[in-house]
Amino acid sequence: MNSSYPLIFLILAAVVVVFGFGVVLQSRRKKPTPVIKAAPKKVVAPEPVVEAAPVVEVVVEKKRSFKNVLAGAVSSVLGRGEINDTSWDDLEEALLRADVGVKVAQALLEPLRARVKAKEISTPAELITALQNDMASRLVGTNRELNFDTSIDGPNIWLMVGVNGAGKTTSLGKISAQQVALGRKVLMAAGDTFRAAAGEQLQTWAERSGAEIIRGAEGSDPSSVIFDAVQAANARKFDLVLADTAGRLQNNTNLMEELRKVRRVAEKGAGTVTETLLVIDATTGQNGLSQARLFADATQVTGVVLTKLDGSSKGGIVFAIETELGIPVKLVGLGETMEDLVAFNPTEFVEALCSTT
Ligand SMILES: Nc1nc2c(ncn2[C@@H]2O[C@H](COP(=O)(O)OP(=O)(O)OP(=O)(O)O)[C@@H](O)[C@H]2O)c(=O)[nH]1
Ligand SMILES: [Mg+2]
Repeated sequence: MNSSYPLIFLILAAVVVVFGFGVVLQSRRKKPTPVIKAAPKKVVAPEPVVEAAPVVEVVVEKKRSFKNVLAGAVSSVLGRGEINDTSWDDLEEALLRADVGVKVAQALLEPLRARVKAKEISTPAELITALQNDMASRLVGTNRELNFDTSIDGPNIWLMVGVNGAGKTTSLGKISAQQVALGRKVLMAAGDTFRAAAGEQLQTWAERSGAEIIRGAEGSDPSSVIFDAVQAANARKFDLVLADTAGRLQNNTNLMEELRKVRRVAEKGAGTVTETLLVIDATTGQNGLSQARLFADATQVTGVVLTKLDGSSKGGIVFAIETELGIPVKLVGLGETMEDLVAFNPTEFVEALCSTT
């Protein structure tokens, strides 16, 4: 019995050893494989992706395109601790330089002086805000829609009139592109028969914008070209006739008479003139006002297209045209390409005029 002790002891020891190995192996097996975590990557800011965002870009671009012609005066006024005589001089001079006109400049500043006197306005910042609001309120609320009458039988006729080189043909081309994009069938009438090149220029715009065109012989009667175009448009169910005319000086009575005739004859057939757009080059400033007066007398102008505002520091003419003549500025030209004609937005315009950035 005694001799079997060491044997049992040995067997037990062997069992313990084997069991121990087993446990160790098992526990090793269960140990999760260590996950080698990658060292956290240093976050590198991605290169800015220059994405084409045409709509936003264009709007910003346009905003900048109005010259901030009042910026100098606004900065000077804001730079002083109080409103004093120099503040008023600065503002008046800047408004006149921007071609707002004497009447409108006074009509803007007088009530503000009274409000400062009454202590309603006490700081330069309040004065600038009030001026900006007053300027905007003179322009907002006006109907600037291009008048397209769907209730008439024949085509709508829109006439472009204005002095030489104002931008009539270019604006007509741009308007055509916009109207075609709206789904309207557009026929151009090359009523500038004065120069052969005028017809060519319009033809290019017709092709570019997806419109058709009726041209007459050089030197032919512009009224008859436009009349023919209206007849053709009516027969072929076009929605809109866009009629170009030759540039003329407002004080040339014969040519102004010709324009009256164009308007009369245009309506002899089936169409109706629903817009007569006077195209004014903004860089001509106050001179545009006398143009507007005489053209309005001759042709019942219904709206102004103010071109070249991209390069003009005389955009203030908008106030003079609207306040003194009551003709709405409907579109503004901000460059020479097809997209550079936009609906006039008064709030944006006033903000840009006064912007100091
Ligand atoms: N910068 C700029 N140029 C413009 C704008 N509108 C027209 N122009 C340019 O002004 C010039 C005259 O434009 P036209 O459209 O030929 O002017 P028009 O009134 O038809 O001229 P006439 O037919 O000769 O009386 C062209 O070089 C146009 O590209 C504008 O909004 N901005
Ligand atoms: Mg022209």
